[in-house]
Amino acid sequence: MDKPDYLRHEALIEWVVEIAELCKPDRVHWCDGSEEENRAICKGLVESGTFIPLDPVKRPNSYLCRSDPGDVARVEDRTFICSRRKVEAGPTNNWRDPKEMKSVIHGLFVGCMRGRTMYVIPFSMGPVGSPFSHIGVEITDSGYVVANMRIMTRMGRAVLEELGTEGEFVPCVHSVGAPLVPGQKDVAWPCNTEKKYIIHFPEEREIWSYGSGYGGNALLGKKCFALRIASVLAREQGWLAEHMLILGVESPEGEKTYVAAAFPSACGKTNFAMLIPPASFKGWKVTTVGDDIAWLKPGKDGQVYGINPEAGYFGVAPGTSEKSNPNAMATIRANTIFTNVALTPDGDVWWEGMTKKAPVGLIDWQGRTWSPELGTPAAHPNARFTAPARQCPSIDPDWEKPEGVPIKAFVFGGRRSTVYPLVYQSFNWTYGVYLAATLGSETTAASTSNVGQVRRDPFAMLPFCGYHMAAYFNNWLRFGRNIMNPPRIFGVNWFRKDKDGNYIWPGFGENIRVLKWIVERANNHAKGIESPIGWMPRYKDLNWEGLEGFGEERFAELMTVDRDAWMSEILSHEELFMKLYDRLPKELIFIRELTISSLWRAPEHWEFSEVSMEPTED
Ligand code: TSX
Ligand code: MN
Repeated sequence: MDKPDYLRHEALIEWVVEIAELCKPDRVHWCDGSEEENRAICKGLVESGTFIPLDPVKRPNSYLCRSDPGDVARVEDRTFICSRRKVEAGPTNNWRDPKEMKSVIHGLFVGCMRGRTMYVIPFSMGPVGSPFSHIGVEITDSGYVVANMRIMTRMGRAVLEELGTEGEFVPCVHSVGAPLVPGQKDVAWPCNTEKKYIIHFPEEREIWSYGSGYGGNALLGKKCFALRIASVLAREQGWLAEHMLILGVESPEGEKTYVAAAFPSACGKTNFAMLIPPASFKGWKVTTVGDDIAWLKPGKDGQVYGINPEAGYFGVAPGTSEKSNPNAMATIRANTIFTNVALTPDGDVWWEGMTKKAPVGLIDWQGRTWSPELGTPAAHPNARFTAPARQCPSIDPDWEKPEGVPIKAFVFGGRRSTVYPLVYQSFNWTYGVYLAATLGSETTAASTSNVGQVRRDPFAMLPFCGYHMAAYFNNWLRFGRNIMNPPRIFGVNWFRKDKDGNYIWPGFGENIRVLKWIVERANNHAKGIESPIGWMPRYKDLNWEGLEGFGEERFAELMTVDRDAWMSEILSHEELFMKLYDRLPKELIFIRELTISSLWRAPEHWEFSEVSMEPTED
């Protein structure tokens, strides 16, 4: 085995030899992350038909990739948490006995890389050398995975050097599960159509993935490591691994406030992370630290600090446009991998929602000529772009700061056409944990099942928590007790509808009006009123400059807290609590009771009293 001369980690070498003996690849390649290596891997992917180079002027150094039509998304029903005890995984995860799963793995991986190259990818989640960072090594037989990991993580030589002779790493093994017999011609997207397994061993901190080449199934640093395994580490070590974006809000006075926010899928999380305030909202600026994952720790000063462990965006393409997210459009101008989007005749990409009208002569995500009359989407609804974070025009200057950025507020939001107001602030940390634990979102067309039904997605972490969800709530409660000045917690809802079914709130860039109130509350200098569910802004507490035609009446409709609607909402929280009963923190039961008690206050008495916090010295 050819290995780099700067590799001095005996245990790593031993493990790679062991996996090579198991998987029997034709060759082993240690990734150094260099420009030349990337060029060679992309060239190979073009030759094998996996990558289609895009127009070098319209999309420099960018590629289109079409997956197998049966390998287009994460496979949650094939995702397993293999803790020794079933109760540790909890009722919301698929659990398998680790001993049984090890024998399944052995059966799957013997000879699974025959005819292929086995790549060894050393990667760091978080800036190399940061006290927040953790190192992983992914072994894969997919060049597509190598090219994506180089964008999504810090990858290659610097990571091996950081590992030294006995640094800790999380072993991650991935195979597309499609060995080649001598002379067999490869396909553009090899995968295993019968068997797919995404397997986590939280106690041993190991990840094994078989049969899929797509996204979170294959780029193991992201959901598998930075969320499922890291959430287990975080619980043991007293920190938080969260499915959150981090953004910075800069006021006209230059005050910078960082906010971490969690949203279930299809709520426009990346759009929010890259928000551009309308020109009328003078002097306000939003900067982007991350769009998907946040690792949060208490600092020595008792404040919360956070990093984005990723180095790129693996974003949903459909719906991304110059209107919805100009920063994302600029980010993906070059050096981007597009998966399952449509191809234009002039070598560019297109997807539903990019422009009002589709260009003529498209080739769809399955390589077929396409026209609107077909009635099928040209891009797959889960089509993605993989782009370097540093290319984002709104990237925060401190996004790679090893000590992280100070987090002052947490925001949780779902897609709720009724019940939930535009914004409200929890009375305290425990109320905030309740708000986040009961987070729910209405299903959209993209998520197939009964459109419009509320699906509970606590902390937007349901598919990503590596242990018992109720124990995870408890980790949040404990975290709050161990910080001096806990960040304020807010709920938001951009998606409330009126009686005619129209969205009440314009959303997108106008969300800065809500963000302004949030950061001013977090910094103790904005006013509001006390409602039964938390503190809320009145019309006069928000800045309306430049937003024509949004009057007090419309605002009242948006902010209504309806007693009966809230009573049934709280009833529906019971279903989740019942499921998590065996480890549910008592605090959540008490908050539920207290909220009911507040809602019982006669609505005619909901002439809310003003609450304000005195500006602090600093
Ligand atoms: O991303 C969204 N955000 C957050 C932006 C910072 N979306 C898109 C969600 C799909 C992924 C939104 N959609 C938002 C929002 O705030 N709000 C809405 C609902 C909405 C849609 C269209 C309009 C208004 C609201 N108006 C017109 O199209 C003219
Ligand atoms: Mn995500």
